[in-house]
Amino acid sequence: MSSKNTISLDDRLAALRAVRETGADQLPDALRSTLDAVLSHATERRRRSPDHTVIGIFGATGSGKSSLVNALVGSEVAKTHVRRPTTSEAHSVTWDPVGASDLLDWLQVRERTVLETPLDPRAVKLLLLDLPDFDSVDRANREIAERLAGQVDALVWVVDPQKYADEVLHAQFIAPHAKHSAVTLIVLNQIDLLPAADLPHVVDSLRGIVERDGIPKARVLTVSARTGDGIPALRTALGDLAAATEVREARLAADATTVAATVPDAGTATRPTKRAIDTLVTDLGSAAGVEVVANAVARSYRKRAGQATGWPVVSWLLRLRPDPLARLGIGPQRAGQDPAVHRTSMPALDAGAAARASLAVRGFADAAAAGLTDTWRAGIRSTADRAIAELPPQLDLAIARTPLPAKGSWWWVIFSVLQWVSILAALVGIGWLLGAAFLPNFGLPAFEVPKIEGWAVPTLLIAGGVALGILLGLLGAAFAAATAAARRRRTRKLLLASVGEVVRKTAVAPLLADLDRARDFSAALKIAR
Ligand SMILES: Nc1nc2c(ncn2[C@@H]2O[C@H](COP(=O)(O)OP(=O)(O)OP(=O)(O)O)[C@@H](O)[C@H]2O)c(=O)[nH]1
Ligand SMILES: [Mg+2]
Repeated sequence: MSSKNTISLDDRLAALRAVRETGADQLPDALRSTLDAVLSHATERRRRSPDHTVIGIFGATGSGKSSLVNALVGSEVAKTHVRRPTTSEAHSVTWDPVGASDLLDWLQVRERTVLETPLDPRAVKLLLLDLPDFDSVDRANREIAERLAGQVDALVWVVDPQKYADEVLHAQFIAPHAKHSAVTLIVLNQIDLLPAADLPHVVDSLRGIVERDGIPKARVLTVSARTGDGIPALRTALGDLAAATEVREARLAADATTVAATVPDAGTATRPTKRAIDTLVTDLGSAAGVEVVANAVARSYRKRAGQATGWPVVSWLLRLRPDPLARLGIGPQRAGQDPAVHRTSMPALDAGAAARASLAVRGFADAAAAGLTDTWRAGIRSTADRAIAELPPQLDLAIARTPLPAKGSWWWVIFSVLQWVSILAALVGIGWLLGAAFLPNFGLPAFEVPKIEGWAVPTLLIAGGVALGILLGLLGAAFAAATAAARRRRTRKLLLASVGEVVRKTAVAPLLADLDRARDFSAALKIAR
C-alpha cells in the first residue's frame, strides 16, 4: 500500500521513461516496444481531456451491456436486440462534449450521443462507452473491445446469471485485466431472471471466480436493466469513479507498474574502489613498460655519471656502450621531435604485455559488474573490450609524452675537475721521476727529488693521483647509484601519472558510466514498479 501511493504518476512515468532510455541496449526488442507503447499511450491519454473519465462497458454478447447503458442514462440511446451480436461499434454517451471530441477521436469512437442530465451529479465529465461483445464470433467486434479495454480509464464487466462462470470470459478477458482491479467494477445483470433466494449464492460464486482472476475484494453489483433494480447504486458507483481524479491516473499507473514488473532488473553494480583503480593503473603501466623505462632512466643516468665522474683512464670505455634510453627511442636525445606524434620504439605491448593488459581491464570490469545480470555484464564486457583495443597506442603516447628526468647532476663537474687534477698529479709525478732518472744521461744536472717522511714526492704524486682517481670513481659510482635509484622512482611516478590519466579516460570513465547507467536503471525500475 505504502510506496505505491506515495509515488505520483508523473514520477512513475518519468521513471519508466528512464528505464527505457538507460536500458535501451539491454532490453529485448519486444519489451522495448511494449515500453514505448505504454509510454506513448500514457502521454496521449494525459494530453487529451484529462478531466474526462472514460468508462467502458465490457462483457459477453447478450449479457445486456447496451440495455444497461440505456437503463443508466434513462433513454434508449443504444440499440438492444435478441439477435446476437447487436452492438458492432463502440458507442459513446457524454454530458459535456467540450474537450471530449479529441479524446473520442483518439479512442476512435464515431457514434456519439450527447445528453443533458448526467446519470450522477458528479458524472458530468463522464464518457460512457457501450462496446461490442468481447468474445465475439465477429473478429472486428473483438478487436474494438480489446483495443478499448487497453484505453479506457475504468472497466465495467457485465455478466449474466447463465454465463457468469464462463471459463473463456474469465481466463481470456477478465484475468488479463486484473492489474486494473482498482478501476474495475463487476456487474451481475439480469438478476430479475434469478429466484431471489439464489442471488446470494450466485454473487458468492461470482466473487470467488473473480478473486481467482486476480481481482480480490472486487466490487460486485447486482442489477437488472429490465426492472431497474440496482441501477441507482450502479449510477452512484459510476459517479464515484468519475469524481475520483486518481481513477484516471490509476489505469496508467497500473499499466506502468505491470510493464515495469516484466522488465528484468540490472542487479547491483559494485563501484570500483580507489585501490582497484590504482591497481589497474599499475598493472597497465607495467604492461606498457613503465618499469622498463624507469630502469632505462636509471641505467642511462649511471652510464652518463660514470662517463663524467669515473676515472678517465677507464671511464672512456663507457662511451662505447649505447645509452639505454636512446635504445628505447626516448630520453634527452629526442629533443626537437614533436612528442604528440612521436612514438617510442618500445615493443608497444607485445603479445604477453597485451594479454596482461586485457586481463587487467577485464578483471577490473568483471569485479565491478559481478552483481549485475548477464546482459548488463555482457554490456560492461564489451565496453571493456573497446577500452582494451584503444589502450595500447594511447599508453605508448602517454609514455612518449612524459618528460623524463634525464639531466646530469651539478656534482659531475666537480668530480670531473677533480678527476683531471688527479690525472694531472699522477702525470707530474711520472714526469718528475722520468726527469730525475734520465736527465743526467743527456748531460743535464740531476735535480734533487724531495722526500716527505721517506717517500719520494713524485711517487707520492703518482700514488696519490691514482688513489684519488679511483676513490673519486668509487664515490661517484655510489652517488650515481643513489641518484639513479631516486630517478627510477621519480620516473615510475611520472609515468604512472601519465598512464593513470589515459587509463582513467579510456577505460575507467566508460566503465563507470556503464555502472552508473545500470544503477540509474535499477533505481528507475524500482520507482516504476
Ligand atoms: N430479463 C432481462 N433481460 C435483459 C436484461 N438486460 C438485457 N436483457 C435482454 O438481453 C438481450 C441482450 O441485450 P443487449 O443489451 O443487446 O445485450 P448486449 O450485451 O449489448 O449484446 P451485444 O451488443 O450483442 O454484445 C436483449 O434482448 C435484452 O432485452 C435484464 O436485466 N433482464
Ligand atoms: Mg450491445
